[in-house]
Amino acid sequence: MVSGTTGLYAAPFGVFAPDATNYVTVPKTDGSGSYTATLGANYNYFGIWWGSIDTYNTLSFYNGADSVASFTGSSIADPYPANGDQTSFDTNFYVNFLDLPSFNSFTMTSTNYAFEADNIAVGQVPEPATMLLLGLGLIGLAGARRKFKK
Ligand SMILES: [Ca+2]
Ligand SMILES: [Ca+2]
Repeated sequence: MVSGTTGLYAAPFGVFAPDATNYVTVPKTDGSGSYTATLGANYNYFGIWWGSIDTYNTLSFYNGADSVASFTGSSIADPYPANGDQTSFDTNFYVNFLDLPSFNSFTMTSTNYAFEADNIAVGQVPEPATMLLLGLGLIGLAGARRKFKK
């Protein structure tokens, strides 16, 4: 964990200011290393405040030894370039992954400086089919309300 901004890493930027507290950055200052968290349970939701997104940042999810999903900085920033801008909202934002394959660990890797992140969250959200039914229910309620107004 680090804080502040140096030539090697920059605090994730949000609410018009960089993060003032600790955050995770890879690689280490000697250029080696990645960050892996083993969670002890399976989840399908992942949230991450991804700072100064770079093309060479990679976020990978595993279920045991099996890789189940992987995302590059380019795919996350798309359609904006993952150019590592340290203060743009195009390259500093919170990413919610809502329907990941079941995973129990994740790894942050970066082949150059740096992959910075904070406020990582995991969870188990309802299956998409359940979400769809809930969504339809809400649409039904909205329709009913509109009808009522007439
Ligand atoms: Ca922080
Ligand atoms: Ca970066």
